[in-house]
Amino acid sequence: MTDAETRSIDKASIEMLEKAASDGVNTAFDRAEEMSPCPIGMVGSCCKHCGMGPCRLTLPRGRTETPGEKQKRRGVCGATAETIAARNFIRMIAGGASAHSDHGRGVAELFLAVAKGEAPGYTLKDEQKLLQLALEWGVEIGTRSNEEIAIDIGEIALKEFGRQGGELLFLRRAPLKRQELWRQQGVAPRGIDREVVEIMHRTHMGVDQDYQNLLKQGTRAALADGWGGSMIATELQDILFGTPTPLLSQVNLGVLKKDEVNIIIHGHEPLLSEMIVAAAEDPEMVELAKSKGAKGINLAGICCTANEILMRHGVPLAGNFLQQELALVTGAVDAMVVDVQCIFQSLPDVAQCYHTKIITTSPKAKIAGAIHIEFDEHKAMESAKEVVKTAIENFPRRGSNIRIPEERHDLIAGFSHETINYLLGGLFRASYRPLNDNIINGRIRGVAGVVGCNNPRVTHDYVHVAMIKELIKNDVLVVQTGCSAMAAAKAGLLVPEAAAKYAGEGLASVCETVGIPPVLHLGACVDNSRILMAVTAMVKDGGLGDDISDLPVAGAAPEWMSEKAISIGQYFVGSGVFTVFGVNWPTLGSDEVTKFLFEGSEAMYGGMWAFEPDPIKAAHLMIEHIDKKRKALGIDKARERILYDMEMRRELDAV
Ligand code: XCC
Ligand code: SF4
Repeated sequence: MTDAETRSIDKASIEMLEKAASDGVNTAFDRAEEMSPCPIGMVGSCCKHCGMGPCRLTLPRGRTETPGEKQKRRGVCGATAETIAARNFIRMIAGGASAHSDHGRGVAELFLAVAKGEAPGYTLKDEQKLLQLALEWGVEIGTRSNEEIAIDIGEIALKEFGRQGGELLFLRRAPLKRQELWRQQGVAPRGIDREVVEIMHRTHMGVDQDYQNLLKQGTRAALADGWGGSMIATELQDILFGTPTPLLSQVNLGVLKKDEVNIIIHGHEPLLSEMIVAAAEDPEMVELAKSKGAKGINLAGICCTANEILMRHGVPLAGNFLQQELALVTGAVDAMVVDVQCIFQSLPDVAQCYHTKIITTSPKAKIAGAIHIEFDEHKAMESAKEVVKTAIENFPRRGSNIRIPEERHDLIAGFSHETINYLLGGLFRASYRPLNDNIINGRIRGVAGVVGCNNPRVTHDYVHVAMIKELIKNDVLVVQTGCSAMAAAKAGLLVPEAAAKYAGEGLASVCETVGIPPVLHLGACVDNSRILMAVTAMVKDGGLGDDISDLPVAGAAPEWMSEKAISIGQYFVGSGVFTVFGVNWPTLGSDEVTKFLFEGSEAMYGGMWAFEPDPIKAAHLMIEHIDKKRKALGIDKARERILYDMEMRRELDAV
């Protein structure tokens, strides 16, 4: 095994890691090896919230501490390991919820500008969803134009961020029992900004020093992300750019083209990239590319911006998070356009070894050494064309040190919560009934959401792929978002043929009947809100209990790294879902906090965390939980019957 082979299971990435080494390019993989994680920070035992510290609350090496030692193990202010671990944990939630929610706010602002006719080039694409949301939020429809309705919706959406009292509107979408539980527990969020600010206040030196109370506020802010900021982002993006429907595309670095201008879009917000898609098709731009000796313009994406334009336009995926530097190493990327989140500061350095231009576009995210072309939503097409032109003009500067890996796989994406409805239920009786029925009759054992990042502390893509294969082999339907979906796509799991190849007999039979892959790609990380809607729809369709926590479902982020992943995990736990994370666990510095998150949460929310870095073991924790829920619902016997039937069928076939 070469070094590169222990770093990734993805052939294209291995090839580019080898090229990077020979080109003298330093990557995140190298940096992770050169710098081991800080053992104190990793377990949440370092506090630097004031100038009396930083305080490091380390445990005695190789033995458990005595009660006396525990009593003395405190920060200068007296903060205990419990307080410090809980404070660090919920500050991660604050960071993650802020990222998703500020994204949602950006979408709401653009939405309002489009409704007011102040953002030429954008239109409101999904009228049906607009009207549905109007009904839901009590906005008058009557004879008003879509734009008039949208102005009201945009204003209501924006107010959700600063709401001072009451509850977020989208909470009403949750099963009634769940809403009641949130109110009882005191975690029904008010405004999104307010919950984040309250985390920052409570975690300031000398404020909230009861870890359970701190974690409660963490749940509240996380719920404000999932059922607030992220859901607003997804809903308004769907109205603006269209609700995704299943489509075919391709994934991995092999989608880059030798003879075309390659533009990679990287980051999270689809606002500008939607326009870049249009600009790249503009005949004037295509002509310009040809005048520079290119055959055309080739767009591809990385991270969640990629997922957004994949879902709505079929733009191919160049790769996931850990491939951002490797894409540049091909030497064939003429420009990489970034917006916000998950962007390595090393990109301009890597780009220097080739000819690539790194273009930042958000006033919130500039990088030294990159070109900044600010995206102005009032002149979006102009901004987009300037970006595309910069890439085209850079094409003739390509050097000769070019190698594009051959790796390229088909995938089907575009499974919104609505399309799952249509696909399974049919256009005229759209419902989750068939999904629920197949769960009840045992062909599908349960549903697992496998989402989240890559992390160079583990073998790239391996943990995702191994977990997902184990789940589908055991008849668990997998729904996905983020970089995890790309890992599965690269492994060939996002095509219908994967059902016969990898899925258990029950799941495979359903997939074959409906014509879907055993692993469904639901979009970007803000689209985890689609999973919340899907599980809610399952509850409402009946037969599987009356709350999300009754469902045979589970969640995982096996290669997580982002604060956003922690926020997502916490809103799933707070919504009643068993959620398991890999890599490392950020509260291990306090047994009490960890135990509370892993066990205590179940009593409060019916959902709880688990930590298991081994993908097969983690998959089995999820399956055990699913089976526990099946048993509680009294549908465990059905599955035994189904398996028995299949066994008999196999025996008959053999005769
Ligand atoms: Fe970032 Fe969203 Fe994580 Fe991927 S999965 S590394 S957050 S791009 Ni969201
Ligand atoms: Fe240390 Fe307390 Fe200050 Fe944190 S808040 S750095 S634990 S003194």
